Amino acid sequence: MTSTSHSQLGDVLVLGLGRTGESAARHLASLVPSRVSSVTLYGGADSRPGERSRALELAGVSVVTGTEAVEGSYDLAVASPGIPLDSAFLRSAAACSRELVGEVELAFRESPGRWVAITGTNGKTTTTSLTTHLMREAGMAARSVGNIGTPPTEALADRGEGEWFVAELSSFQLATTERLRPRAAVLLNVTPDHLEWHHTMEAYAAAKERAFANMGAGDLAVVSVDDAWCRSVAARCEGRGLRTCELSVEREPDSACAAFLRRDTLVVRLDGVEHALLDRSDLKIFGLHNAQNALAAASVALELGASPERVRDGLASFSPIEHRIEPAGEVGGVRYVNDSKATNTDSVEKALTAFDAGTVVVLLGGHDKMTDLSSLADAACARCRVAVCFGEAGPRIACALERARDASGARLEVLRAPHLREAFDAAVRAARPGETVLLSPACSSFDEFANMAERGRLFKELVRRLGEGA
Ligand code: UMA
Repeated sequence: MTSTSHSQLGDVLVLGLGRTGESAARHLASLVPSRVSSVTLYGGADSRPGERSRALELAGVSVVTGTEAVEGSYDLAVASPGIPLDSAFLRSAAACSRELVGEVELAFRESPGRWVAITGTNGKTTTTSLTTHLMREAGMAARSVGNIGTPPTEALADRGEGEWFVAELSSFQLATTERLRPRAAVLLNVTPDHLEWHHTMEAYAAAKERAFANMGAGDLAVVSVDDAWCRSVAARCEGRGLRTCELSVEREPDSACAAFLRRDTLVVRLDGVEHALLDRSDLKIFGLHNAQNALAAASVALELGASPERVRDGLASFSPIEHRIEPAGEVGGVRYVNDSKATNTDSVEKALTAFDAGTVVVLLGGHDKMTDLSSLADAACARCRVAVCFGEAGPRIACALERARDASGARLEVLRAPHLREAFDAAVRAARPGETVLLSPACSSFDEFANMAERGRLFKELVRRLGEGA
């Protein structure tokens, strides 16, 4: 592990019994007794003793389940990202701790060199994977960590000298950072999401902006200038004198650092030096939003020393990641595409632009995050022939689509189904040869599945069975 910080951490409290809590507690337990005196983990109100808690106890962690009322006195509390800042659980923990930080902040303090931070409402996972891919293609050691699946504290144990952490950071993770200072950070977009956690767009956007808070001379901020929230972040970064790479797929910024499309060529300009990389039709990831993701990843890789040739090769060889506009097969002339990762409306709107208008049968629904549906409804009317609405949010989405359709005179057919399986069957019946059945649900999956990956796998399994029966 590359650790430059060897401070005493004392009695440490960990909150959450998911993947993050487990990793943080294991890392801290490995530091007993030299730097940590004790590790106590509270799993929260719904947590129960099980395999995970027993394994942690064997590692020396005291585990408390079934309550959010934290007792004791701690030097440091380390929070899991899913627990809202203003929850009774976090407030109770803060009241008995000298300091409260998130798990990403802990990992950064433990090993602060060579971090890249990637955030935004959508495109984070693709951009993180692609950045790691480009860096590796260029011969650098790099690993994707964070919201993408591996908590950074888990990756600390075998972090090699010189290895980069390319961290996908959610707003939840960023909200509890303090000293985090990435060498390069990306903000892709800010559109409404997670308002049940942050409550306001201002708080959500402010959390994302924390990625840049401690950056300074020699660092690079890559910030979209295609939406208003991001534009004001870019302006504040520039105002502070931070090297700011203006990212756009709508126009050619004239700043010294910029990443943009010139006609269809991806161009990155760093400190006035331009690199024309490749045509966007040479990418295997489709849609304008993916050109933006590719520009962001290329900017970071070039900034950190990758040659333009290697970046060009890496961009051309990168394939779509699972559950993100992922081709799932073709049956009877109908294409099936798994975009289970689209858990908010903006993500669906972007996905729809990757297909010809009027040829899409879209599956929408899942856990209702109560976000505004008007823009999604307009996009579905403009680009889809059929929408099948399912799950807890299905009825609300169907009503929004029907209202938009009736107001605009569009010809969208709106169908209703209780769950994903029935929605899939309805889509199969509705789809015509040459069309695409697209699972791009605009909702999280928790009303029916453990997570979006399980939902995506079921969709692919249904396609496979359909193919076998055909
Ligand atoms: N808990 C509570 N109360 C709460 C929420 C959580 O007590 O209100 C406790 C429970 O013990 C629960 C545990 O916290 O078991 C779960 O912790 P968590 O929700 O932070 O989830 P982890 O398993 O630690 O996974 C987290 C991320 N989850 C969330 O941010 C919700 C994972 O992102 C991430 O991959 C993982 O850390 C590793 O860094 C998932 C996600 O859905 C993919 N992210 C959101 C998104 O992408 O939209 C932000």
